[in-house]
Amino acid sequence: MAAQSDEITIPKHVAIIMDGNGRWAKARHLPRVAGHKEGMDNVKRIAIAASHLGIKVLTVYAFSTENWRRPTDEVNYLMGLPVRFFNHYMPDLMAENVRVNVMGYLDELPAQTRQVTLDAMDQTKNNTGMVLNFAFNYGARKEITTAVQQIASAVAEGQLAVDEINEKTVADHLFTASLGKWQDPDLLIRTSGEERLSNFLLWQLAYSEFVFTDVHWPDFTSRDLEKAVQTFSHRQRRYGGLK
Ligand code: V07
Repeated sequence: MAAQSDEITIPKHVAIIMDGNGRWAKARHLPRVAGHKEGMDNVKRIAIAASHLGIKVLTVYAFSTENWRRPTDEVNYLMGLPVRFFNHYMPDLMAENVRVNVMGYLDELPAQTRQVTLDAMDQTKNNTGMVLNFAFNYGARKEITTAVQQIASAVAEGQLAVDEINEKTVADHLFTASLGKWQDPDLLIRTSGEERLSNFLLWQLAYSEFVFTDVHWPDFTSRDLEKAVQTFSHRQRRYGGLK
């Protein structure tokens, strides 16, 4: 039998549900926000590792539309993280040629938080490397509902016929439309043991591979990312063999 090739298939678009910051902190008798701070630092480490692996889009779920229900102090702390993130890491992102994108309902954010995300997108818009895509104040059902409203308006105004609506029409009205050929994640990773989607990218994950790990997000390393990519690659190869 021929030796198995050790080539691995790198997923073009990887999405991550970064769960377990609170549990990481609790295990160390630290406040929850200490976990969020460590989690924020890890976004940068994993983004650089993903870029080096040749991943084209890394989408990270930073804040969901449901997270507003958390205690006010925690929400306020979370709203400060984008400011800290870009203050600390913009030079590294520029050096790495990373383009920042933020998708979500940005008009509901505190003005300063919204402004730094817009500034980061603007400052990195000519970068040609990996897209670091933050899902921020994002919810998939709301995203799909908004798309339906926009499409219905186009029909009502006579710009679109009902029988012209197809899957591409829907995809074109989602936040991920701007990602072009890499709209749909090839691989979804969720850390910290839960195995649910939690209203993340419901449409875009229709054909993605899911990899779950018990590691809490602040402890998730570039080695864990490589392991997830390897799992993805092995599944791809098996699937490929059946075709
Ligand atoms: C947040 C750290 C990562 C784990 C998940 C919860 C806590 C980075 C950002 C961020 C968001 C937008 C942006 C730049 C950075 C962030 C929140 C929480 C709300 F443009 N990490 N991080 N935002 N955590």
